[in-house]
Amino acid sequence: MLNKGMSIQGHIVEQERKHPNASGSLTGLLMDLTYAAKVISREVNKAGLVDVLGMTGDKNVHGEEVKKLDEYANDKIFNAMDHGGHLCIMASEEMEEAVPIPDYYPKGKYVLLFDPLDGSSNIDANVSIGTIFSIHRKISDGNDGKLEDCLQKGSIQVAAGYLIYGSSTMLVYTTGQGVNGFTLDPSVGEFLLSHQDIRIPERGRIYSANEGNAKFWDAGSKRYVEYLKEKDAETGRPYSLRYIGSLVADFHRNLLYGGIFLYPADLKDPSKPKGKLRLLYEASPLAFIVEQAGGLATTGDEDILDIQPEELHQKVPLIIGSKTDVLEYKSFYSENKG
Ligand code: P6P
Repeated sequence: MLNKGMSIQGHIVEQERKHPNASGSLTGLLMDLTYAAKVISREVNKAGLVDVLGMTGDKNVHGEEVKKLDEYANDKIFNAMDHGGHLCIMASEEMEEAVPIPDYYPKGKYVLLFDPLDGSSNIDANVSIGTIFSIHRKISDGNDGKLEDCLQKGSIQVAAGYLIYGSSTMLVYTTGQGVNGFTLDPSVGEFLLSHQDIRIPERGRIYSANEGNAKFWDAGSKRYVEYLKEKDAETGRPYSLRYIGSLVADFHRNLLYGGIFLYPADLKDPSKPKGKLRLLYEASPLAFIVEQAGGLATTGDEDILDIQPEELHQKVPLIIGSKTDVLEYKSFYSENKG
């Protein structure tokens, strides 16, 4: 039985109880992750004070090396997760290659893929940023984690979630039993249940896109966004444009209020042949969450969760949000496909 204010530990154990043959390893993994999240939250929330605290150059007041926040977040997650015995391999946006758990640590049956601090370029403007994570089961033979354990379809994720470091720090996650949100109470250092069984509205009134790229989009995406600007009482158009430029912040708002986020492929920029966002540790975990909350996530051509990954840092177009909105997008996309 879930109740408001329940700690995330209690919630995770409740989720584990629903799987009689659960070993408790996923529980341990998620608890280790929440510890890392608390440490990152503390650092992100004081980042704005860096200059005030006199942390200049490469050394802070404690004589420690001051790293870029995303490198810091990556190290915190990696060091919190590498020795717990729950994982066989980890992969991060900050690391070129996947890193198997070394032989001097016990190895487990799970795989962790994460973006340690997405949107970190916004930190100086005090814009909300986030950590995104995806958890898979090991599928390769032997004890050692391998790249193939990382390259799995989003539809078979064991768990996915994100932290949003904003006016408060929240953790939103799913293990396939719906989506729940927990808000960090700094006075006790615990994530407490604040958003139970999150459902994304069937249709929103918000669209999120960097329209500065619109001339490089496919015809369907262009026509869809123009359609959203037309007046129509029945569908609530024109929609409002809300775009922070921080994926977790834009996604989180649309998850709670309803709406659609679009980052289509950029057809003129060879560096963004398939959009800008990464499949394994951005699009896929958010797609698992949004589908668990009643929404949809697509590239236009295929559901995000159905994509068979081919490489670790693979990019995909991402259109994600309220079910009716994403279905309308798909109709524009397919009708205008060259
Ligand atoms: P653009 C931040 O750099 C990020 O990776 C996501 O958090 C965000 O949604 C996107 O890029 C913004 O990209 O091209 O609009 O600046």
